[in-house]
Amino acid sequence: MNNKLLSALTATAAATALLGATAPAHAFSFGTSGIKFQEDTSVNFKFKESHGGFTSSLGIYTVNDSTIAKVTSLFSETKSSDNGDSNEWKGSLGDTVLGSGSVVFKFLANQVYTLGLASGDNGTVYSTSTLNTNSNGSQQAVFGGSNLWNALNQEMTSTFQAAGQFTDGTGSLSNGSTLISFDDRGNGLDADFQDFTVSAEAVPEPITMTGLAIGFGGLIAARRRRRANKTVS
Ligand SMILES: [Ca+2]
Ligand SMILES: [Ca+2]
Repeated sequence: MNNKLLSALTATAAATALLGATAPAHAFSFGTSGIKFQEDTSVNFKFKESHGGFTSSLGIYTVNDSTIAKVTSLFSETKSSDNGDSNEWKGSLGDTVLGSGSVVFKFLANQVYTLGLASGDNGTVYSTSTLNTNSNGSQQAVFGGSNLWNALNQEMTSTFQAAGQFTDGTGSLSNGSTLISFDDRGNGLDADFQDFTVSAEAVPEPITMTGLAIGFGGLIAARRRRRANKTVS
């Protein structure tokens, strides 16, 4: 590889890295009004903790008009809690929820999704409020950052009064981890919003490497064209 080509490649790599770092964020919604991305987007979900009295399962569902269809389960409890009602029915990874506790799901562009927490006979509550038709579209999930976790823990045993302030994870999803926590409508509709808690973080797409490969291919082609031209002249 000659120096000229090397420096051109280095410049391309730098420009591509810069492009990757400064690429504009694509519009998306990720909260109680629905989940939809403009581009295919992979999100890493991690089970954090549960505090509901049911044996619940969190899944991802597609929403087409009013039809809700389950796509996949993310995390399923094998029992209602680690140890009965101790620690507010606490369910932990490795005890109530088995496996790695980490699942990556790829949301397809422009498809509308919702998360749903299924709790046996108690029914399913959705993160998209309008889909909770059995309860007049009530909010059953909260979306927020680390301040949400602190706020939830402060009111562990009672109604979470601040739920209405945590409806949108859009701001934090691209920059870090979003916390999502559900109320399962059990225990006399206590609305504690700590019955099932996960975190969600966007997984960076390998856009920079793809860009680099295209840039590299383009340079090689340009070099060949230049050589071919030289031969002709
Ligand atoms: Ca609870
Ligand atoms: Ca509850």
